[in-house]
Amino acid sequence: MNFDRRQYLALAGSAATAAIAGCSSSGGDTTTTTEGTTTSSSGGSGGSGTTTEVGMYTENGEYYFDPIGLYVEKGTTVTFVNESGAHTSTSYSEDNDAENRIPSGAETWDSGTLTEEDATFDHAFNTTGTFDYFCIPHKSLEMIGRIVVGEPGGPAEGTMPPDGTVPASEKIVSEKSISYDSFQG
Ligand SMILES: [Cu+2]
Repeated sequence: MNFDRRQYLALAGSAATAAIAGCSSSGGDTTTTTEGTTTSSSGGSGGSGTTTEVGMYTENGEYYFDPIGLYVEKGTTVTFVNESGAHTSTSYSEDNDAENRIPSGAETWDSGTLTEEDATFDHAFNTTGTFDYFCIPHKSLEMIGRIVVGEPGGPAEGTMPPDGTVPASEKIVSEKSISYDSFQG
């Protein structure tokens, strides 16, 4: 094997070019797949993500979400269930005439008023961070809640909502679900 140096360099060069080309094209494919997955799971309800519930209550003169603090993995669909009374689940965001307390780029939501018992509203959480939300008719009565997706983050961190208090994100992460009773207790 008596390799001419020029020949060797040419071979090495073309191998390197091929490697870079392969690398960037597979990287591009991965990104495309990820975006497609995110889009389809945010559009549909359920999909491969899990589902969990938050109840909305009018009971004993109190108006509340239960659990008031909830941790979910990214991609989880949360079903808000109207257990009693009439309520909304509404994100703290400018399009809902509220200060922004959800991560930048996250989808906002507003269920509209749920009046029937057992009426539900689904929202898929596809962005990591901290989400504060409220009930439009009862936010002045501190009907508010917090959901942490993956890990705490975003504009909700460091302050409490203008209408009351919710559990600290670190506590939500460690306990996964914080009931209204235990938080009031
Ligand atoms: Cu309410």
